[in-house]
Amino acid sequence: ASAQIGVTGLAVMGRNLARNFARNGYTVALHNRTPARTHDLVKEFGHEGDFAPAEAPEDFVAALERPRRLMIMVKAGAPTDAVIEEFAPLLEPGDMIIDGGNAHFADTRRREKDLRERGIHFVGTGISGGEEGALHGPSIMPGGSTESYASLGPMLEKIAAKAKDGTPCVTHIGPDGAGHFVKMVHNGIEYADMQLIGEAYQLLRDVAGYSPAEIAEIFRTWNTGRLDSYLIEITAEVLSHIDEATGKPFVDVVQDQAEQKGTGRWTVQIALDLGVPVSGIAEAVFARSLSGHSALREASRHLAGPKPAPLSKAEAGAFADRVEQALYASKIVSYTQGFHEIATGSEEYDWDIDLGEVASIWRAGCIIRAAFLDRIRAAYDARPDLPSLLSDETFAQEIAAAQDDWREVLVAATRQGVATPGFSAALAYYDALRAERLPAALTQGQRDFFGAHTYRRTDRPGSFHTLWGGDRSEVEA
Ligand code: NBP
Repeated sequence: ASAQIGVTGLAVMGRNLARNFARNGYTVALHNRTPARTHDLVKEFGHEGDFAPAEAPEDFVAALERPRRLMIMVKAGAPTDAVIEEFAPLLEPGDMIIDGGNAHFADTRRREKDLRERGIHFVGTGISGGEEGALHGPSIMPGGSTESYASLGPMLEKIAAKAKDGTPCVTHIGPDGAGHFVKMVHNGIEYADMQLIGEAYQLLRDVAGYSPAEIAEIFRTWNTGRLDSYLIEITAEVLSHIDEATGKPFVDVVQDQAEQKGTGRWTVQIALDLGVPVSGIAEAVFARSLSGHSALREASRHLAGPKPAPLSKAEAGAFADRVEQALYASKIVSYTQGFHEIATGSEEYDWDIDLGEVASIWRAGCIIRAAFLDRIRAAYDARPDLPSLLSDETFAQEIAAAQDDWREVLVAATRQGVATPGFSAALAYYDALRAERLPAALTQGQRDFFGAHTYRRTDRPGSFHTLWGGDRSEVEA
C-alpha cells in the first residue's frame, strides 16, 4: 500500500488526471472496468511517474495508503453509482471517495449522506478544463467535509492550474454538493459567454459585413484588452480556420445546430427552483435548443424581416467598437446572474461559499478563465457581502460607460433583424434592476382581481384585497 491516490475510470479525463498526479510525484493506483485502458496507460505513459496498475477492485484498493483516496472518473449518472457500490464495501471508515465527474449536485448530496453514514468521506468535485486542463492543470472545485479537504487539498493544489499570481485554482468550496453546484454554474456562465460571443460574431458579420477572417482579427484585438479570455482566444482560432476540403471558412461548413450535455440546462432548472433570475444563461440554453429545431427553422424561413442595409466601411469600424462595449456589458450581467445563483444556493444549502474564492479559482485552468475574474475577486474581497456584482462601483461605472453603445448595438440588431437574445436579456436585466417602478405592481393588481391573491401597499404595512366584483373598496387581508 504505497499509492497516495487511486483513479478508476481511465478514459480521457481520468487518464490525464492520473498522469498529472504522477508527474507531480505521487504514486497513482490505476483501475478501469476494461483493463486494457489501464495497461495502455502504463505502456504509453509509465515513464512519466509511479503507477500501480490493478485489474481486480480488491488489488486496486489494497494499493492505496490509508486513509485511502479513491478518485472516480467515470460517466456521470448510473455508472457513478455502480462504481461507488463496487468500491465502498472494500473501504474503511475515514477513507475518501472523490467523484470528479460532472455529477448533478443533488446526486452528490444523496451520495455524500449515504457514504457519511457508512463512515466514508464523499468528495464531489467539479473539474473544469477538459482533456488538456486535466493533464496540465485544471480548475478544481471540491465539496465534502473539511477533514477530507485537509487530507486531499494539498494534492489538488499541486495538480491544479496556477493563476498568474501563483495561487492554485482549487479551494474547498463547501460541504456535500457545493463543489458540483459551483461547477454547474461555471458551465452555465460558459454557455452565456459562448452565446454572447456568438452574437457579437453574427453582428460583425451581418450588420458590419466583415468576413470570418476579419472578425478573427477583431477578436484577437479584443483579447489584448479587458475581454482577454480563453473563449475569445479560441474564437479567433476557430474563425480564422479554413476548411481543407472546400477552402471555405470552417465556420461556414459546420452545421449551425448547437448541442449540449446538460450542465447549462441544470443551471437554469435550479435557478428556477431557487427563484434566481438567470435570464442571460437561460437565453443561451434556449438559443442552443432553438438552433437544433431544423424543421421549425425550415418552416419559418418565409417569415418577413427588414431589408438589410449593411454599413459602410467607415461605419463598420465604429460599430465593431460598440459591439465590444455591448459584449463586455452583457458579460458583466451574466457573471452577476451566475454569482447570484451561487450565493443563493449557498444560503439555501448552508454551504458558506466564499464568492471571491470562486472567482479566484476560475482565473486559470477552466473554460471561462479570463482576466476579468481578477476584477470579480477584487470586488468580493473589498466587500464580501456584495449583494450583486452590479453593486460594485467599478463594474457599475464600466456598464454606465458602455450603455449607450450597448443600446445602439441592439437598435442596429433590431433594425437589421439579427437575433441577439443574450445581449437583449442582459440589457433588460440591467434596466429592470435600475427601474424605480416595475410593472410588477400591475401584475399584483391583476392577480388580486382574478384570484384574490392580495397585495402590499407602498404607504403602509399589511396585506390588502380590493373587492373588485363589489364596490371596489379595500379590505385588509
Ligand atoms: P466518459 O464520460 O466517456 O466515461 C468513460 C469511462 O466511464 C470509462 O472509463 C468507462 O469504462 C467508464 N464506465 C462507464 Br461509461 N460505465 C461504467 C460502469 N458501469 N462501471 C465502471 N466504469 C464505467 O469519460 P470522460 O470523458 O473521461 O469523463 C469522465 C467524467 O469527467 C465524466 O463524468 C465527465 O462528465 C467528466 N468531465 C469530462 C470533461 C471532458 O472534457 N471530457 C470535463 C470535465 C468533466 P470502460 O473503459 O470500461 O468503458
